[in-house]
Amino acid sequence: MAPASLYVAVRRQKATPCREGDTDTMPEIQFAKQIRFYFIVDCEADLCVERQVEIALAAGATVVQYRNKRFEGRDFGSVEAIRRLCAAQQVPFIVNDDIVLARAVGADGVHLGQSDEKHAPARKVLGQYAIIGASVSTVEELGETDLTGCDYIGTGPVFETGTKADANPVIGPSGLARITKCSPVPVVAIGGIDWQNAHECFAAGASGIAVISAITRAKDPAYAARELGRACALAPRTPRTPWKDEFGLIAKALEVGGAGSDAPAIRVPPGDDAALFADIPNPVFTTDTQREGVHFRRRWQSMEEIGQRAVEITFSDLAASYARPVGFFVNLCLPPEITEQDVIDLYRGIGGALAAHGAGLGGGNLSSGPVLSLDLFAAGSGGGLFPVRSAAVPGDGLYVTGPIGLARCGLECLAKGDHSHPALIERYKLPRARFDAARVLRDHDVACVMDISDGLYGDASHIAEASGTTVCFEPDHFVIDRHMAAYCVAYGIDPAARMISGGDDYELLFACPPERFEAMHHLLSGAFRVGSVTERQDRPCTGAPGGVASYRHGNP
Ligand code: 3NM
Repeated sequence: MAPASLYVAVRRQKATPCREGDTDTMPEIQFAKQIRFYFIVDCEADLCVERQVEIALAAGATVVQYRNKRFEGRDFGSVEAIRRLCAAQQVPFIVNDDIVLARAVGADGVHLGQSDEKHAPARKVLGQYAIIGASVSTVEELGETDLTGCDYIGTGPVFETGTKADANPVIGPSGLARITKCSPVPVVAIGGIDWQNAHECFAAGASGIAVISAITRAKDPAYAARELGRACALAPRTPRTPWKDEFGLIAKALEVGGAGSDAPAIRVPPGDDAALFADIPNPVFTTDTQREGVHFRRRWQSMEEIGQRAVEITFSDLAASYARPVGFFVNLCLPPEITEQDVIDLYRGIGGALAAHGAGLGGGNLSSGPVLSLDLFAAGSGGGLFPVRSAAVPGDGLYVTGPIGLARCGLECLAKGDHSHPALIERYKLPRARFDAARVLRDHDVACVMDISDGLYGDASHIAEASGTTVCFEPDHFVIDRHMAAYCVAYGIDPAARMISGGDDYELLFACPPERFEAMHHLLSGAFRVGSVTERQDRPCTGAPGGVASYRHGNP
């Protein structure tokens, strides 16, 4: 795996102390937008913290921080409640100072002051997607602070504040401007900011403003929050109601998922205790799990996209088994912040993908749980040949049906907020099960096939282990997709290494004699050779650039 994340690696290069007046600026990144309106709770105010957060979120706050200098165990419930409110709006939730509390509550990140723990251990505890912020109030301090692994800095106090007893001297908009000019990461202005002076912070180059008392101590907090939202050019949000009516919702969800439609293989659609299927010749079954935080993130994908992708990657196993998709089942585990509309949208995505493949929804179930998770089952009808991983023999070539490595680049783009490579993002969000390519392979009696979900290295290892052979990669034969090439140039990545280690592409990987590949190559546009199968050596795979290893889903 790349060190922490590529984004971090790129930032690390830039996070060197700089001179005052240095006008070198960071590339425009989406992350800056996420910290535009940064609300920090006020545990000393009369207004309860949950209500404060509801008000701030309704006004468009883009990030919320829990800050409590007198935290006690009994406050944990309210921290959890705030995390849920934020999760419902997909707004990152940050904990101030306390890495352990951040981890315990499942926060999206932590903000650390100069005297708090360092950023690198925080990232180790909270993971590579954690948002990590640091307080820096002068250019000198900026030069002395190791910002490795740090996503943004909070800088202030820009104006007089009564909220922080031990605040540094006021730096004013000009002090802020000096820091924004040479900060290698986006800057959030803090201290005495309200809706009337917020524009001065943006004019000084801040990516965002952080506020406490301007909302929590305002005469009319909702009004003040709305004005702050407006000063940040953000639209208010409508509250979201969590899902509740299990049976009503299942009925609605099955309907949009296409359960009532006339998929040929389903005789009696779901609605009773079970669905009745017509006879399935050579029945083939497969199952998969998709879990938020491991396989996808709602911050990056719409519910519809998550549903569509779930079908494609489950069906990809059928494609790799030469089976035609027939039925699909999904059990959902829903955290409380998921709304009924979310569930409907998810099923709409499922229904669209099923319709595209001529398959039907056989049933589904809902239950509550801590994280969004989808248990997926698919039924298919196999052809005469059932390809297996163990069928590779020495002398075979190893081939893929299309470009690989793209999905992982797309995943990194999403993690970094880099939207300049839409084709790669699309590839991660919406892989396609390669039934078209599978038909060609089946018609040419290719007996060793699997889909590439774990990445070429991991999946080629499965073939080598199952067949008692060794796979030797041949990077010279790799066809590098042009979108991926552009990405690799931008981020200084070796494309061959990326193609070997990146997963989630759901192309098919197959082994067959080279003459067989030549005979069908014209029917498989985009297919190319990635290696050869040899007698077993001491390792399952050879020829990979040093340090290249298998892929971990959802982790760039
Ligand atoms: N940090 P208000 S100023 C928490 O300068 C905090 O680093 C500051 O509260 C810093 O919006 C501050 O009420 C208090 O002024 C911000």
